[in-house]
Amino acid sequence: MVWFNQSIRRTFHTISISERIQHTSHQCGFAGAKISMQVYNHSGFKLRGEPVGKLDGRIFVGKSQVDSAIILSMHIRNPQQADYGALALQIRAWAHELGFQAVGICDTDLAAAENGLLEWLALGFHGELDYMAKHGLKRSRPAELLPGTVRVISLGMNYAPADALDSWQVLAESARAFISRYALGRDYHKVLRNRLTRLADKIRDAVAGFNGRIYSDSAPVLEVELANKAGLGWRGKHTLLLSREHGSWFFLGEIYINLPLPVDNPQQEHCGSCTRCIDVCPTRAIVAPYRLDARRCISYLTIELKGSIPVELRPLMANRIYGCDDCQLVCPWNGFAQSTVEPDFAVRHGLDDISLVELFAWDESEFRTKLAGSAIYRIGHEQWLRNIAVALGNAAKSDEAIFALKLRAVHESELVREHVEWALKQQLNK
Ligand code: B12
Ligand code: SF4
Ligand code: SF4
Repeated sequence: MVWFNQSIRRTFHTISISERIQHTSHQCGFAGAKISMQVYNHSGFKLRGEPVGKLDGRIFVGKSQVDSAIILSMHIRNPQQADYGALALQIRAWAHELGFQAVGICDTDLAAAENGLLEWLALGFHGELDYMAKHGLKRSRPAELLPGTVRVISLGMNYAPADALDSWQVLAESARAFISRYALGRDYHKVLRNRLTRLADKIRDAVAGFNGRIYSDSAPVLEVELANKAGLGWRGKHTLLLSREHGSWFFLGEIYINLPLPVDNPQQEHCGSCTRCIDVCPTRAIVAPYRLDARRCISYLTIELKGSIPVELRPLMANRIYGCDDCQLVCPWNGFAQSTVEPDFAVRHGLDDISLVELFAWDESEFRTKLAGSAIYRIGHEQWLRNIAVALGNAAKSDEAIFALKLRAVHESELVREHVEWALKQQLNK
């Protein structure tokens, strides 16, 4: 950002400013600079006429009366001559402007993680997550997914909503619905993809010959492993990535790129002898440090599993109807986590403080209207009712719960009826 506080008219002499800025950008290894202007209303000055004109790839500032100007982007024409160190710094700055709290760069060598992935699949820990086994080794070999990839930019965005009711309080009241913190607001896939696209566009504008693609939970990508390598944090024993600054309440996204940017160093791990996440897991899904049997994880049972929830696991789910946060809630490093500043991740429709009975009464059209744009929408009304039925079965005995369950006992879906029947038995036997 360059401030021009004096001699406004002279400063904005078309030729002189363009030449000076182009000269400086050449000296810094860039092939050119685009200039754009922003008028500060409080200055009292008005922009006269059209300020920019294009010539030979450069953008000229016209003669105008303003008291400040901001260089919005530098244009690198030839990546061979580019200063990759400067570009990496610029990418970091753009990422922060776009709302990412963490950013790092790593190479594409994930050989060390490949055995872990294969072993995980061989043990069948992925359950019905067929997509985890589908893409061969593309997941651990970025250049096989996007040919030409030599680096990955890994990005993290905090999601813990500041205004949500305390999770332990919700979990302690069996008639209330617990929805994982990440799903209380707008679907993160939409938010992250939008920001990642904007970041990739900025790099594309700046570097001729750039090729890249964005990902966030959308493709065969080992996101945690890449973020680990790129120095965004370390892998906790619950298998998620966490850092001292942000805890683990953040989503991950990546841009695969063909530019040999300098890489960041991985962080040291700080789990030490702690095993809180393993000990707290209601379903014993973390079978050993860094090993998660997805088939037992409540996140899998409530979101990914399409059919019947194994009967032996149902009582352990308590009132968790969408996802689970226990292994993160107990982590000491989450005491340092910052809440999100994204309005998109703010709680919608009071989902942090709502009763099971109220949610169970939503018909399909209400489900669709209220949860449009939410990650929950993806599971559909039938799975939603299945999950709430289990939670109602686990809730303290109440006439309200029994009445609500009886109303759904004739639901058209066999899956819903089966879970309602189980829940009614639980309620009546208390
Ligand atoms: C499949 C999946 C799930 C599955 C399985 C989770 C899992 N841990 O594998 C289920 C449905 C259970 C799930 C749940 C959740 N998920 Co999820 N999930 C994914 C997904 C799509 C793939 C993860 C994956 O590759 N698993 C495969 C196995 C092989 O990987 P792994 O456990 O990491 O195993 C590695 C190591 O453990 C190691 N290893 C294996 N054995 C051993 C042994 C030793 C001794 C050592 C040192 C290492 C080691 O080798 C493996 C390869 O590197 C990613 C997005 C993506 N594309 O990466 C999101 C992702 C991991 N999920 C995410 C989230 C937020 C969640 C939930 C918190 C959601 C919720 N609140 O309900 C829970 C958390 C549960 C948990 N404790 O992991 C975020 C995590 C962000 C972060 N900060 O890390 C991701 C990155 C999505 C995103 N884009 O933000 N998820
Ligand atoms: S999300 Fe819940 S069920 Fe899954 S591993 Fe963590 S504590 Fe266990
Ligand atoms: S709870 Fe303990 S072991 Fe688990 S991730 Fe946090 S620090 Fe590591």
